[in-house]
Amino acid sequence: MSNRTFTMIKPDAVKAGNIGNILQMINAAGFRIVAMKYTRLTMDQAGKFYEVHKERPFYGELCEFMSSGPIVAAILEKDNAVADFRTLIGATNPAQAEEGTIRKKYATSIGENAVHGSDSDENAAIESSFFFNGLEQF
Ligand code: FUP
Repeated sequence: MSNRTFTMIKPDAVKAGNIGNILQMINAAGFRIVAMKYTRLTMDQAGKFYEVHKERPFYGELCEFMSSGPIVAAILEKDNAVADFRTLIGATNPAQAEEGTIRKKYATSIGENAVHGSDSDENAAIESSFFFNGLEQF
């Protein structure tokens, strides 16, 4: 069971003014913030972050979108963090997301889906170190 996951509040949710609402839901679900930063990815950085999707048809659009504006990147801690955070955010496609999930409330499409959540302990560690060094984690 993992106790850390990585998240981003994506450019659509930042633009819509939903940083506060989403952080509120994350706190209410019992996650502790280990690290956090407000930043913007370049196209190259987005490409590297999403390299696993390089061959997928939506890769170009995904990288354009993820570099289109600022994001909030964070490391979160809680028992069973990866799985519990995936439950909190809901399905990738907001049309299929459960009521009460972050994506149901704030995502507008499968591409612009408000938040990222790591899908494994291994990826949580890789994604966390993409944004944060050891001195930035508390
Ligand atoms: P998730 O783990 O729920 O973020 O979903 P994936 O890892 O499958 O996809 C990563 C991102 O690629 C999604 F957040 C949005 C984008 N994507 C699309 O734009 N179209 C798709 O059909 C699938 C994913």
